[in-house]
Amino acid sequence: MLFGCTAWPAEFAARYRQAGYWSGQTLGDMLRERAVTVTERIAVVDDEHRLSYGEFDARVDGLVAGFRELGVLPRDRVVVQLPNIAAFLEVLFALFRLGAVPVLALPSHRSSEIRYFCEHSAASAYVIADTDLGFDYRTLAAEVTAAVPSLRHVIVCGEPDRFTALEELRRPPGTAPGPAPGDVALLLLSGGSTGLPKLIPRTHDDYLYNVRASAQVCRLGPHSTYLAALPVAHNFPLSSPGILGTLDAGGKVVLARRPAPDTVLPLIHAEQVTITAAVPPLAGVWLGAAAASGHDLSSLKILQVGGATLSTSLAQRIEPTFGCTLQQVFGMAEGLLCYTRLDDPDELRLATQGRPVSPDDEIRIVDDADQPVAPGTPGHLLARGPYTIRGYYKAEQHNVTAFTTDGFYRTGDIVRLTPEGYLVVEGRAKDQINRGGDKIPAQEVENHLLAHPAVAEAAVVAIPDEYLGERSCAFIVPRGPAPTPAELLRFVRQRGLAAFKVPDRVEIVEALPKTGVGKVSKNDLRAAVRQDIPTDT
Ligand code: J2J
Repeated sequence: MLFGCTAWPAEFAARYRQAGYWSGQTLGDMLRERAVTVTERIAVVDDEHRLSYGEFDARVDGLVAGFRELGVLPRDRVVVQLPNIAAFLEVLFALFRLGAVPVLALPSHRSSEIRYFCEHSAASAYVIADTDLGFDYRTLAAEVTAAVPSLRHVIVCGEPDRFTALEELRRPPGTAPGPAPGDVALLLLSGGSTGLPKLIPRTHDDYLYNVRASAQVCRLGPHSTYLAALPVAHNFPLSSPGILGTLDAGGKVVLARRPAPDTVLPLIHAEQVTITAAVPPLAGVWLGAAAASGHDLSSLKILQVGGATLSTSLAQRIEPTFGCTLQQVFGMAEGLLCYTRLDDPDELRLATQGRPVSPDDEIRIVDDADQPVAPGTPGHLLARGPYTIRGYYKAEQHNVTAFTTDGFYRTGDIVRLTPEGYLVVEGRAKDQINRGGDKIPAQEVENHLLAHPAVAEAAVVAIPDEYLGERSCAFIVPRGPAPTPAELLRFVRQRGLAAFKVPDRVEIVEALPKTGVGKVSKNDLRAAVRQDIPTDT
């Protein structure tokens, strides 16, 4: 395994192989198999391309040759930050086949995050779009290359300026010896709760298994058309069963450049989309627009909703409006995936977050002392299984607390189990804000705020929000004359933070409430802010 990763203990690995979960195929070989079996079928559609499996496969092999010539080696880490375009998938599969390891950054990440991903993974290359939504990624790349010595190549999809154009890497199809199925295929980003986001190593074996098990639950086949509206670098649209599940099934993947209803609804109709995924606020926006849009959405069979709590009222409106099945998905990039099943009764589909996808997913719900809670009582969710990681990448110290000694991942979620064995997410113990599915590690933002000379103390907490579920509020104790909230927000933005992490609200206070042991009491802060906010619930 890649240096800095934790392998499954041998007896678990043997069991997962024997059960057939780990098939011994790599993600690159999976695509090759499809390119042979369904060569002429359409695999990937974006604004500018309609690629058959045969064409897509050949373009991937062309990039394998190009990356090799450039000097990208097996096991090299490559930070990939691209929007929902076919090139993302070509680069991803080329790196899979080469045995290089993509680190999947979101388009919203900025210099603070990208620099850290590059440094921490000692990346040798960084792949970007030229511009998107008015932001010039080449400026970001210039800043990051100046700071990270390991970064030798910047590859640009579009106008390269002083960097290398992706188009220049296209060669006649080449081959590479390829990685082993137990090798790390990619590094995903964790939602995180501590100072710096963690990287999540997923192997070909484990990732392909979670993709295939998910595809089975969603009954994907060659008839399936998956619309990727969420950012493709996220685990949900990529693999639950998402893009990879659809490609493995020989179906068609449609990439929506934007998640807005004026892009998505016409695409559902035009491409006869059968399944798509949204976070709850996005599902709400689509719902609001669908009725009046006049688009025929009757091809849509499954709308998956996950990433954050779906309110019962929104859940109830989805099926009548879209005429499709709602599937709740409770997942995490670290592994464990729970789905409601398509034929589950209403009360499970509308009011639970599903059950684990694998028969060998092990779940424990425990109290603060790691003791099992009484059945039906909320507790901390711990998970272990054939596709749940045993450790974050190069995070030896953090892993000691993030996992139990017997290898269960501490999800940080508070859940309860229904008598049917379904999970209901009741809350969160991790110090994170879930802003409509975008995860904000409180401590990361606090550290940025604390870097301001006029900030003595900072605490970031979630505040309820009707649209996003949660927004973030920063409480600041000034050092000397108080800075204005606008000045603090400008300061944080200038430090290069993704926009969704910039606090939605800033409160300047004289002191922060403390617990008996002198820690900041975030519960008291949340209560204070709640009293102050008009709610209609
Ligand atoms: C409440 N909270 C949820 C849900 C995730 C599929 C779907 C989602 C993710 C994802 C994913 C939730 N209700 N239905 O990777 O493959 C919160 C929990 C969880 C955290 C994980 C996938 N679904 N959550 O959201 O790694 O707190 O993955 O631990 O971004 O999101 O976040 P992330």
